Amino acid sequence: MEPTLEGTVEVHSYLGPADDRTLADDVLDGLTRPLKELAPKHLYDARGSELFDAICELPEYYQTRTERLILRTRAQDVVARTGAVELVELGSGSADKTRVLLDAMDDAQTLRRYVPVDVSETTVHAAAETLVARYPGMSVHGVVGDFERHLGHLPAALGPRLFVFLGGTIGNFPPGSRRRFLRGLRKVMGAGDHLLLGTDLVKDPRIIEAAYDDSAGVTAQFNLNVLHVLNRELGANFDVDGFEHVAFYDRKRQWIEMRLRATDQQHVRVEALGLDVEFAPREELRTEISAKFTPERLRNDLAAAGLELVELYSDPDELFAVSLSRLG
Ligand code: SAH
Ligand code: AVI
Repeated sequence: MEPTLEGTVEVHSYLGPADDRTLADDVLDGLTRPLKELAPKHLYDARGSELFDAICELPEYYQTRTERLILRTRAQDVVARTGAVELVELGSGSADKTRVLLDAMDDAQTLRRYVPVDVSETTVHAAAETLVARYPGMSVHGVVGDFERHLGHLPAALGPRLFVFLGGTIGNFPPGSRRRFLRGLRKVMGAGDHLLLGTDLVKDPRIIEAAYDDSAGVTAQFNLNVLHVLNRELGANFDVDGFEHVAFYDRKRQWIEMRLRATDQQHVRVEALGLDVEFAPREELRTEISAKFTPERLRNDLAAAGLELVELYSDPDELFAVSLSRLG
């Protein structure tokens, strides 16, 4: 007989000293390149996660409310097509929009387990506790880890699974890593599993730039917060006030970049690495790219990973898309 899991919560962390080294390695590598760069996952300490949630509420940040609208309209269809009993969410964050999908699975009486995967430990614990209370028949198996390295630690499937990757987070990978990530994901998916993927769409660059440079300055705080992370975690001495937030859309590459620009000459010491870094006046540090998609770009990426598009859901203004795919 299968064990009864109803109402249980377990959270496993796969982040350890090797991951502290990841931050140190990324910083050593990224700050010594000709174009200085940091991986976007370092934006999400507890404060960064809070600031991201605040971004999702901003009038300029159309992505969250649009994706929620698409999910509300299509959740029943997704559940009927997939028959999923389990929802595995990558980069789950506060798992706010996830409730729309869990509600639909609950209504269809298929819901057995939720598996949030996120590098931010506090958000995995918070989502696990909130959601297990909301769905009494469901168990939660949280994974605190890196979705590029720890997908091998997912629990064995209880039945057909719906993998979800929302918010457009797939756009934060550079193109090569994006395809590698999708191939890795496909390898852990079984024949009866589906992927529900949120992608921001190519549109008027003015709309995109406003979403990443909001009038209340929340995105600027989110971006600058990464310097506090380096000061705290690696004993760096960045003068945070000496940097400004920059966001610009690259039309050729169809992505937006967030950067931090030194307003003046800066000398930074990163104590834990024994590293001294120079910033020339107006020199920039790239902290994130966020790729925007056309249906063609999406279909090609999925196909390259061996995934077949089943449905492409969008909103009336075609701002955002949520695609459903399965093994090709
Ligand atoms: N899915 C939510 C949150 C998106 S924000 C939404 O749609 O609103 C991106 C989330 O991905 C954050 O919670 C961040 O902590 C997580 N994340 C970023 N890089 C990650 C990585 N390499 N591995 C695991 N989680 C990561
Ligand atoms: C998480 N990710 C999809 C967000 C994005 O839009 O690329 C992160 C973000 N960066 C600035 N604002 C929001």
